[in-house]
Amino acid sequence: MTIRWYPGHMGKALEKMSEAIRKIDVVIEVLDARLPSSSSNHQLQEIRRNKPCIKVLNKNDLADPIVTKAWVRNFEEESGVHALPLSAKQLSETKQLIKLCQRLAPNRGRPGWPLRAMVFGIPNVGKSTLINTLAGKGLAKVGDKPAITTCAQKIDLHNGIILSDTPGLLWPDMSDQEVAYRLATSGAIGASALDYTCVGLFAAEFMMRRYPQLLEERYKFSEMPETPTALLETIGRRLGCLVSGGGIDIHRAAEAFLRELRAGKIGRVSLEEPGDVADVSEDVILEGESAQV
Ligand SMILES: Nc1nc2c(ncn2[C@@H]2O[C@H](COP(=O)(O)OP(=O)(O)OP(=O)(O)O)[C@@H](O)[C@H]2O)c(=O)[nH]1
Ligand SMILES: [Mg+2]
Repeated sequence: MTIRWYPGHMGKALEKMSEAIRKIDVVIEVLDARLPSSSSNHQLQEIRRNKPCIKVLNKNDLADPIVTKAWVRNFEEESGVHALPLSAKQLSETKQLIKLCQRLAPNRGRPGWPLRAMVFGIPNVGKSTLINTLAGKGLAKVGDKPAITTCAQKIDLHNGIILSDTPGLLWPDMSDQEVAYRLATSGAIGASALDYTCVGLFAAEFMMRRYPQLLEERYKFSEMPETPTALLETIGRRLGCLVSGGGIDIHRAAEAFLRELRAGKIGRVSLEEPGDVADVSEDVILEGESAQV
């Protein structure tokens, strides 16, 4: 199944952000540390102009630490870019972001001369959570599904810094379905735009190839199932995703598996490494398509 998700508010928000960025001193792009390349929106890169940019690799607590180190090295090679892995819920980690903003805009952050930073990124990467942690209160709405924030909002941290929270934005074409499936696996795509069986099979194939030991530890297999479908069936049986008569409800099994993976219950997992290309064969996506008919 082809994944495409571009709700109406996203195009309008991009235009407004493109205008608002003129009066911004530092841009904070929030990426998902589990998929730092796929979670980077090229349209946001275009509107940022030459503003100093910090790339926050958020949800670091869920990502594979070795892979995250490789990503940070990779980003730091880009000129004018600073990469910072963190967990938005951890105040001590988010404080480093403030220091970095102050370093990048040393003439700002004084009374009457605030440092203005825009926080942008794709949906569900933790932009509003990060702002709330820094503000010390829940001023921005957060939620465990994409497109929670639909309007920009300015939040004064009362330390000389004003942050703009913005709606998570994707791009209209989604021609790279490999990227779309990684985004869907992470939880950045609205549930209405995806088929859980297809995405679950994609994620199952990936996990069997990259993190078989984590699957074995979590689900206590005596033997690794041979195919992604067999893996979802085994997990479905373990988690009680059954239809009447005792068969496996593959759709519910896929949904439950994705829920566990996204919450970090299977372990710390990165969905891509620097230099990854065409990692999962189209066959897996097609297999999912036929599984639903
Ligand atoms: N494990 C973990 N979860 C996080 C972290 N940051 C945010 N979350 C969770 O991710 C989900 C999305 O967080 P939000 O702050 O609403 O994300 P957002 O980027 O503002 O999303 P939109 O407004 O939809 O664009 C929530 O369930 C948060 O609790 C983190 O560092 N680690
Ligand atoms: Mg938000």
